[in-house]
Amino acid sequence: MKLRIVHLVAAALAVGAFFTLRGAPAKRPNVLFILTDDQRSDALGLAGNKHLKTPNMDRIGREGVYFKNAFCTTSLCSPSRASILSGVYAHTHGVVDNFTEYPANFRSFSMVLQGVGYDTGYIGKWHMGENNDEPRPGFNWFVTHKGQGKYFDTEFNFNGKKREVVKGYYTHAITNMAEEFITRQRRDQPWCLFLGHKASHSFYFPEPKYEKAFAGIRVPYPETAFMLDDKPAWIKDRLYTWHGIYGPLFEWRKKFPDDRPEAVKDFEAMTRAYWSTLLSVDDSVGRLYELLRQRGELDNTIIVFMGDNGLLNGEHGMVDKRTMHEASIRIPMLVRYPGLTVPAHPKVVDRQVLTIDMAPSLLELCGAGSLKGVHGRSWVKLVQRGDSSWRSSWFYHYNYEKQFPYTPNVRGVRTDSWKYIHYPHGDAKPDRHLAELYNVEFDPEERHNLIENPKYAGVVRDLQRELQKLMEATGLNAATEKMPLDEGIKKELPDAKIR
Ligand SMILES: [Ca+2]
Repeated sequence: MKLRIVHLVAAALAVGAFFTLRGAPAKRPNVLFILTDDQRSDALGLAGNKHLKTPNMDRIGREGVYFKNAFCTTSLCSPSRASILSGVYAHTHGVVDNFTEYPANFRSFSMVLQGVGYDTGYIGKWHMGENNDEPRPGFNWFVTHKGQGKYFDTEFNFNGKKREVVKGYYTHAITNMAEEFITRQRRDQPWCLFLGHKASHSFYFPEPKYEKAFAGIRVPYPETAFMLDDKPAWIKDRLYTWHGIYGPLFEWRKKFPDDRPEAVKDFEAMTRAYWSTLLSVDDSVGRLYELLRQRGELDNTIIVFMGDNGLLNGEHGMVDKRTMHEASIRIPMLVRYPGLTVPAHPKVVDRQVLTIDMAPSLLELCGAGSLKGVHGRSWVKLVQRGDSSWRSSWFYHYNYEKQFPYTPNVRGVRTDSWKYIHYPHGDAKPDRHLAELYNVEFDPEERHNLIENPKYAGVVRDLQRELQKLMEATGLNAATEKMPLDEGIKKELPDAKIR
């Protein structure tokens, strides 16, 4: 008898059905996973942005969950994407830079969903492996392109069968494809669609109707750009590079470096264009929401809206990401699913959640088993009932990239109140760069580096111990950890092909 039940359950799993608590078969929820690229956590109306309005993104949070303190564990596109899919840190999945493939046999939440009968699709920017646009495991439908793609007229590879330039603006092109994918779905089979936006990644090209959306809005350099006295020297060295505010600003500044106050106009133009690209994404979110509503699938679909990493927009004199400063590691993250929270009672979650929590959380919501050895945790209980055992600290890591020599090796820990960052040289000898210590609770803009204040020596020691403990829990210690040698902050521009 027992065996028969097992068989029945297995059969049900195979067709994608699962059972409610009362034992009645129920269809698993669909998953619409919308991932933006380099969207700041405050490039969102819901986060209180004064200029950028994003009503469709906001609605996901206003009818669901707004994770106010969501972070990436490595602030770089490919490593972060791989962590979202797999639930593990970069050293474990191995995608430690923007040039490495997601390992072909490495499990992802999509593979698990595919295994229990989901129709899985990936549309848009994949960007793990610079020159490969072929289908990847875990997806029945796979449409992507090489590298970064272009805002206009990108050549897509459709399931490895044909390559075709899709005319028009990237955001709308992939939204059309997403609509086709959802529209052709059968009613009795759950689906999971991962939509990878190009926006709002550099270089920023808005669609024509939004080109002037923010005309006339002043965007000064943030105050922290001028508070570098207590910062490590490498941050000052970065000011005039590809990743500094006096550099070329992703080609918005033609003559560089330029540290004259009036050159802020280039920074303004860049920021306006960046915001503008997100207006099109907001339209896309609105279209897909409406399609789900029309199909009667809105409340049986988990809608995730998140960014892969943060972005510095002048903080500490920096652009780009990679560092462990707040603007770089904070990500927007919204989830709408009535099986998680009732739309009439939206929730704001303040606890620190991470990119690596997404895979285990989605699998729990879909009732689809689990991934072995994940570093992240499901936040389902945290959202629904609160979780007193939820993490109060986590670690961050980034490895120096020769191709982008503007950020050292980074290792750091963030608790609910403190952040400690240090910069190992890569030769196991004492650090050459000054470390950083911030009280992120009272100094969220990281204005005051307290590392040299003797009053906090005990805090530093505790954080160093915590960092070591957290890293060891994921298999990292002095013997196992690998990182490149820090070759210093350099002035030259990166290779044009990989910008
Ligand atoms: Ca990114």
